[in-house]
Amino acid sequence: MNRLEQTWRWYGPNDPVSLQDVKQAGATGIVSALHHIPHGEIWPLGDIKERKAIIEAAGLTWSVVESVPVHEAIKTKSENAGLYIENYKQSLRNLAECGIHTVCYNFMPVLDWTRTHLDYGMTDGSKALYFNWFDLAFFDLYVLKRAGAEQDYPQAVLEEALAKSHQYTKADIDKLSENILMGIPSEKGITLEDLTQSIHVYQHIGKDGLRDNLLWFLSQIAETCEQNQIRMTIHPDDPPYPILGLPRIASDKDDFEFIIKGVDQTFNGVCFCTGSLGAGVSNNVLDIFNVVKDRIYFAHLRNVKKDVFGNFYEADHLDGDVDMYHVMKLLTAENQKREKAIPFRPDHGHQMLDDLNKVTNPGYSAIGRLRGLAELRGLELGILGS
Ligand code: DNO
Repeated sequence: MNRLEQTWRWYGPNDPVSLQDVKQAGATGIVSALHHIPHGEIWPLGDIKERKAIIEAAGLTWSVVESVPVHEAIKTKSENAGLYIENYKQSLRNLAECGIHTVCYNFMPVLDWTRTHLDYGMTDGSKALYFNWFDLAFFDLYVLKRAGAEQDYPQAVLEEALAKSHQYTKADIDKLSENILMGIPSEKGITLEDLTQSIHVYQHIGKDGLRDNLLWFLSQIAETCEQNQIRMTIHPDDPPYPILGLPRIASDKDDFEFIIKGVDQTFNGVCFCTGSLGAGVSNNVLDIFNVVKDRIYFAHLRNVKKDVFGNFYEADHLDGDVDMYHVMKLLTAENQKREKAIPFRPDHGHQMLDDLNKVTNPGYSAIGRLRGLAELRGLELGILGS
């Protein structure tokens, strides 16, 4: 039986988790990106080779790039979008020249993944990432002060946000804003002013406009991808809802059908992220899997636990609302049909044990992910039986 490829996200030489740690966790593939290259610039061949050499010297393989970021000019299809498309294509060619063919990206406006809390206490003393609508609404209404924001929330959420506006200290507000505006570690976050400006731009684009821009982006890079055997994998929106008035286009089954059919070519694939999709109250993760399965070239396996309001924390990998057993059953079955093993990584993990005393990248401490990977690998073996 073919096994999935076990991979691990590594932020590069500054990551507090070393490549040796990754080896000890049992992963063989690395998921990495050149975070020092500003969004939109060409990834130089030399830098890619250097990163690859470091990974290979540790006895590991650079399996997936996560991510080659799509510049805002492309997402908004603004004046200089053509230049950024050319840069993107060159980065893809350079990666292919180094033998790297699987690329993850997202098409979320301005903000990548969004959480309100990065150290939400679990009953066992570990810490998890958390998304709370009351806090998001509080930020939207009382910090960002977005015009018309109150129309986007149900009454119960507005009341909770109001209550928070009486309780929160300046320190609470600063922390919350920092969490919401935070980007990828080692890439820069954005300011409130940037965010407000972008919200105006995206208001005019709307969901249909953003969908068109994605299909335009994909059709522009299609030939380069096919010629260089590049497989693009779009990451679902996280969380899978419009937030702060920004449109979302990779949140549910309908979105993924639209994306796959919109540019119906092999290179146009999906990063199947069970945590992002699982946070959607109307999403059936197994159903979505069946719609996109032929195009899954990468998987993020993670779990979430939601409450009645749709607030969610990241649960242990085999716990929570995502039926990980059945996801793994589908994924391993799909993997049997492939010539090349599907890479998956244990996405996020609790900050736990010794890591509680260390400075770690939120969601990306070592031990919680090591636990996740161990559980997922055991689950796969149990399902395959050999
Ligand atoms: C969060 C990650 C995302 C992901 C990007 C892909 O932990 O899953 O930041 O890397 O959205 O472009």
